[in-house]
Amino acid sequence: MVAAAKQKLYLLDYGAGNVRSLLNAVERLGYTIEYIATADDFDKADKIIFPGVGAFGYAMKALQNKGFAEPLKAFVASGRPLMGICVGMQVLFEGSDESPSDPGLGLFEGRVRLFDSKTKTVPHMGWNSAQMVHEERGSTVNAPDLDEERRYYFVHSYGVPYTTAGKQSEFVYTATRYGDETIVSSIWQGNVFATQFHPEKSGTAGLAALRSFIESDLVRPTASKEIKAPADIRKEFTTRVIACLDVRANDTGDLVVTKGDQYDVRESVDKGGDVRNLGKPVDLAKRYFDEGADEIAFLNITSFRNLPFKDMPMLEVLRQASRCIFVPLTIGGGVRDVVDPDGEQVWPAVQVAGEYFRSGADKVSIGSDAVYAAERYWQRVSEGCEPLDGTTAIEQIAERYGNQAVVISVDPRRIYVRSPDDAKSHHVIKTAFPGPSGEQYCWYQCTVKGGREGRDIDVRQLVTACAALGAGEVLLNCMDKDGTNSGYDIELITDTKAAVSIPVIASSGAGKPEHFSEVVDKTGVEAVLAAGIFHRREVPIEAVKNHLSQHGIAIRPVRQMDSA
Ligand code: 1PR
Repeated sequence: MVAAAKQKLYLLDYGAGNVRSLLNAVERLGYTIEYIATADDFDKADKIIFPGVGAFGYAMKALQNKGFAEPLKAFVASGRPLMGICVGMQVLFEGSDESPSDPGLGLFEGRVRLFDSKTKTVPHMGWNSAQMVHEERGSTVNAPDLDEERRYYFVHSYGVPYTTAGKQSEFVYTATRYGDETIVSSIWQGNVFATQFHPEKSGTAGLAALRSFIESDLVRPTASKEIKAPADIRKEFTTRVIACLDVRANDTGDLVVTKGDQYDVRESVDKGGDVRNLGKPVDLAKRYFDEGADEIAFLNITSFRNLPFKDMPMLEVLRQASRCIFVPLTIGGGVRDVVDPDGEQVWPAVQVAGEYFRSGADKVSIGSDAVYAAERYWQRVSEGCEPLDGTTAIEQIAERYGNQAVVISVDPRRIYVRSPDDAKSHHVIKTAFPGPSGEQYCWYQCTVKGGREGRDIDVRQLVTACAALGAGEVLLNCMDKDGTNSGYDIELITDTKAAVSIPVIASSGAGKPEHFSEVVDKTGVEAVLAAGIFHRREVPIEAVKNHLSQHGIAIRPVRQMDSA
């Protein structure tokens, strides 16, 4: 028997960069992707997916410049199915605060608005529910496969406010509450289905949504005029549980997941002094995806300096991992300007990040280079110059790929002082855990090169500068706590969280489920990360999630992993 040819799906790519995750998800479902490269290609397509990456204005300009805007409208008018994702949904509306001078396609009534960051953390980054606004669930055949019990991955700073006024009852399918605002999280009218969240990053729940678009005829009958009031949309934003894999070559040159104690990744001399080997990066990451991790971070803790950048083993790790993992992947380590060993090729940091994104990363994390950027930022402030000059990796990557794609990885250590006067240029806190000589005060010194070199800059100075430069998230490690299983550094995390309005990931020191609830309760972080206890199977991810849930902290249930 001849195998049936794989069904082709068309992808409207306007050159925004990272569509690798979507390609992987579609391929996983058994379909192939063909790109819409010219306006004529719209005629060939019977179904189009329109992913959104980057900013609204960039997307609209690209659609106009490529001559895609009118053919796209004609495609929709012809009755063929279109699925928009994230910015691919937003541009179907009339316009956006993000780029007031670029009108949207205007297929749906409404404007995209900036979230209010005074009342909550922005971006809206993480897993949330998508709640049906009509009472039609179950009565419609061939409806998009969304389920209120499942959680979907959102990452955006702008959204369409959900309202019962105007025409929204005709096209809104689900709404989502984030803090004090309720937004449209999916629309479905006629042959158009679009989501604000990323189905390709939403685990099996997201794959089910994609599959329903690909395999069914999702034409919606006229929706009833009755829709839920925004106040009836429940708050269901969840705390993310992240598994982190420190990756490096061991002494025989194999790439392994390792784990340090206060950043020392070698066994003690009496145990041979080798780099600890806790498994293979892709196998371990796949295990964490299967076990319900909401996100996975790879940190390349050695830079493989003897290799041309293109041959970096981490790129292949990412390619393989992103084919079987459908939650966000962050990659850190070596995101800076890189020169190949022969000196022939220079890779600016934004290109290094671009390679990571094309290989399957959703975010890059920047460690040492962020410290140098923050030092320059404060230097310029002290000289009375405009501190943002567009030259840093943070600014360039954020501009090209969006703020949400740039994470700052902080490697601080505690410096005790007798009084705040002993560290006048730093942000000093009074600590409940006095130092070795009874010191009641401390500040948190930033380090570079994996903790090997301390710098004259504190964590507050670092994170406020980096947030101003355009970072979208802070991964807050703590060298004193790393690998100790003694709990997170609550003082450090509380202080840092108060300094920024971008999401903060608590890292270093988790030893038991109670540590996770403690740090969420006391600091309000958006995400909790652990490494050692997951690698050594001391505490399963499910046990952490069950504990958080019993403690009243919303999580993405592990059982939704079985839903598709
Ligand atoms: O400076 O941009 O090249 O980035 C280097 C990256 O590598 C940084 O993100 C830095 O944090 C990381 N890194 C460098 N050296 C080490 C090391 O351990 N020797 N790892 C290292 C950082 C800390 C966390 C760990 C948490 C949780 N390790 O990654 O996952 O502390 O651990 P736990 O739950 O076991 O306590 P650049």
